Amino acid sequence: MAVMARPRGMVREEVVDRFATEKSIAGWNILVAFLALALGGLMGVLQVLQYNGIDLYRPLKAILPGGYYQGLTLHGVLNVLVFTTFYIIGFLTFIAAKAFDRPLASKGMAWFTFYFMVAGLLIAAVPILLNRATVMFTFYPPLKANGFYYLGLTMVVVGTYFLLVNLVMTYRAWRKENPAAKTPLAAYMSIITMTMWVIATFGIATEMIFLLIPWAFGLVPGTDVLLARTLFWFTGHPIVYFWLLPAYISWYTLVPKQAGGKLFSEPMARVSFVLFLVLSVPIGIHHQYTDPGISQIWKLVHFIFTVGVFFPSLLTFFNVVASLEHAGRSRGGEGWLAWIFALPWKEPSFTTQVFAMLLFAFGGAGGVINASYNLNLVVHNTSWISGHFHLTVGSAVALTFMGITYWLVPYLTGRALWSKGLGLAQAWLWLIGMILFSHFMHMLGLHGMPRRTMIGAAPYVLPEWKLLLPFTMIGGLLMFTSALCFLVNTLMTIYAGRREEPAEVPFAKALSGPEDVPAVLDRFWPWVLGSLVLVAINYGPTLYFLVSTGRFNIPGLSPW
Ligand code: HAS
Ligand code: CU
Repeated sequence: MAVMARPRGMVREEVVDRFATEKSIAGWNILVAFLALALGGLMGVLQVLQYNGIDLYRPLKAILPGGYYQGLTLHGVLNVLVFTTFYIIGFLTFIAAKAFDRPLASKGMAWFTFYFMVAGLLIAAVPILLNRATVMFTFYPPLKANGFYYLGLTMVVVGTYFLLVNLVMTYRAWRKENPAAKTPLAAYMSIITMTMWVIATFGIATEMIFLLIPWAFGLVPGTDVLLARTLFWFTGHPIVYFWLLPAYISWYTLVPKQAGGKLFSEPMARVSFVLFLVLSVPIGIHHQYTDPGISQIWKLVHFIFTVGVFFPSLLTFFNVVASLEHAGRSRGGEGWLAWIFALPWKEPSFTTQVFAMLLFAFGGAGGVINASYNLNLVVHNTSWISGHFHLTVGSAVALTFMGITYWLVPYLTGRALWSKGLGLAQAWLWLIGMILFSHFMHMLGLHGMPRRTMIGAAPYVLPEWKLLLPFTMIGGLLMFTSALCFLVNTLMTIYAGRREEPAEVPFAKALSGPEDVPAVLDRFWPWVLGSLVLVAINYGPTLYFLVSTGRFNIPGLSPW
């Protein structure tokens, strides 16, 4: 009987939907992500208005007693920590399962990942909203938050570990049935991304558990500022590739198909990803060029390796543009550049993601300027850096995630996108808004305008800042309008979209595909080992020095 019952149950599940869990998890994560983005984005508007002398923090005093700095904390935490992390966990859960063509090994663990992260988010949200954690998303001591802020954020991070465990279990089960096949590209990339991320989080986990949490709960009297900052950037740099790589997964494995063509080279795509695994973590000190107490030698070494991690993005540049060119020509496009016009510019999912790529080309170029030791001295702590990361995380990543949503939400709900026109308007508004915003933030930075400063209230505003600031406001408002269009379109799709059979997930084939992939580019351990060795070399001496000379006696400050 039991034997009979089992296949019947399986058949029923097959008919219902093998991927029902993954789809719900993706849906819920995306919902949390965009709620965060909505509130976080609103805080961005308050900032840019304040810069231009329109101070809405005063009338909002009852809700935001910490004013600009509480708003900035919400902006950073919600946009770059909450939005990204939840979206990524949802997207990778779904896309890896689809790529393996099997549900994740443990449904229970998949749900546990989500619940644990949400619990962490709620725990961290309370002190932020009560103005007890106005320390911004980098939470550098001596700024001190309520202990539950650190505890909650740690839980969000720890929650993500379970996705890696689940992916590895799924991979093993898949491998048993497919001993000779190459791991499907999107699944391989998802595991590489999560592995890199888990190694990357050693820094922040150590900072939280040994320094900040005991300090915030009063178990130890003080902390060491430089060690805390170094541990933060140990994670704080590679976190940017944790945000970026899921966007790259879309650009490599989905966008070529959406464009009407094929991925140019799968082996090259894999080289890019394994290089990210090896090179992302050992380079955080390029955020600390101006910190005293870290040897120039290690600053130089981290600079050299940062230039190294530029390379897998250049490979991506080449591979993605070659794929687009192939698509353009397959659609009848011709000429040196005229093929560009043959691409499906009327499809919001495609257009949004290509705009993300375009903006990223400029953000990437700015990145190498930040990384150069002596140029960094000019731009560090100025609004140039805000310009840089709005092109990277705010465009390459956020805009790509919106682009993915344009096909994923219809796929999950079985309803057509509510309005293609609104989707396209959204993409163009973001492109134009971001060009204005980021260009003028970069320029203001070159004119010495500091970042994270309440410029609207500063007594030292230079005439040239006054000239440039209004453009950041126009850009910011255009981006906000774009985000509103996106939210309306997504909600209307869910509630009022025309019912339709979901299309297939648009996985692209490759011109040079799995058959050309050498065995080593389908392995994990050599690259994990490479990463760990480089981390030990690039961080070992500095961390040893900082721990052994640390003076854990700095008391906390909560100025706002
Ligand atoms: Fe960065 C600071 C260096 C990439 C995010 N970065 C930040 C901060 C954030 C951030 C949030 O070295 C501020 C943190 C804070 O609060 O203090 N960054 C780099 C370098 C890269 C880089 C070298 N950053 C990113 C990415 C981010 C991100 C990605 C988020 C997702 N960054 C720095 C440095 C600092 C820094 C210093 C510290 C500055 C300071 O002083 O504080 C590189 O990885 C970039 C490589 C990218 C490229 C572009 C490739 C282009 C592609 C698209 C091609 C397709 C096209 C489409 C153009 C080389 C792949 C064509 C279309 C057709 C139709 C044909
Ligand atoms: Cu960095």
